[in-house]
Amino acid sequence: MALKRFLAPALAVAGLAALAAGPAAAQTKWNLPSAYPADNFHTENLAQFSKDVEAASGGKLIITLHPNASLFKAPEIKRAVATGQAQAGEVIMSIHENEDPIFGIDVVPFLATSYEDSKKLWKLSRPAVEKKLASQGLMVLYAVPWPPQGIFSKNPVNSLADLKGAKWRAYNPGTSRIGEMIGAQPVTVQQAELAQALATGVVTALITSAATGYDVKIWESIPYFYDVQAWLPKNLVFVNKAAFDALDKATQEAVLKAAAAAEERGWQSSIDKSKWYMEQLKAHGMKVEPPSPELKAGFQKIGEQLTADWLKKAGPEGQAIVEAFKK
Ligand code: PCA
Repeated sequence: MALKRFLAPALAVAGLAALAAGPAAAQTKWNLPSAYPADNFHTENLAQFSKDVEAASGGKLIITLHPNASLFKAPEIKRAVATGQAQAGEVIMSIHENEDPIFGIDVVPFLATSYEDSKKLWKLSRPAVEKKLASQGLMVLYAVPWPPQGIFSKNPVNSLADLKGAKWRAYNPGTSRIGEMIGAQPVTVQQAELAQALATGVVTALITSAATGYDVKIWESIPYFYDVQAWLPKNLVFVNKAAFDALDKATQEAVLKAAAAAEERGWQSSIDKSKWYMEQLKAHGMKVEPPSPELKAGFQKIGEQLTADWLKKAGPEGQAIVEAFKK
């Protein structure tokens, strides 16, 4: 009863507002949750994407960003979009590797370590990723890689043995597995909670990009960075397929065009900013070094094991992509 009394006038007001607004009643609003801070390059790229869509659709589609895991936590974003709680979203693809090995193709260690290779791998794997997402009612818009992954540590690391017993922060199943293989104690912490985990000593070593190091002011607790360049994980931006289908043709085209531009732009800004992020680590007093030959060799050995494991899990479809990639 109380609810009805509240709703009735609210609906009347909404109705009047719609009448007064005229054609704006045809405006669609999407929410887009993401998991990284507003000034991260992925998020800035998303903001530009949303502006482009608004302009190209003549204001018919407004996409509101919710960065920094403020609407949904990273592991929940994909499901939220699939179930229509949000209309679009961004997430690091490999967080869902346990659901399907294809989501982990870009974190197979040392498979694709340059931006060029990463792009080649994405072109080859995109159809399989699209197929999997389509089966969940989702449609891929674009993907952009993080800068190359290296090791941050509280203590100097000359070989993998120095990471034994470390409180190892993981962000996906692959990094968790690496923690186990090196005899560290893996703990999964998404970036939105990472600064606190570092400050409280819950984490003493991790593998990620200089970008994330910068985002969480990692120099406040971690002095060493080793530029291993193990892989370039990608963030994936996707949309609820029914929400996309509900748009008129012209607006759909505006979204797809803005997405293609966002992929190009994001890729380039990842390349450009990767150097800048690394310089920021140095400027804040960190020791930034290439890995020692021992560390590199140790990591490569782990990489071989993980590659073999992945190929086995991924089956013929994944194997065919990797074969095509290596050609
Ligand atoms: N930053 C994200 C994922 C990969 C990266 O470079 C993170 O550490 O959570």
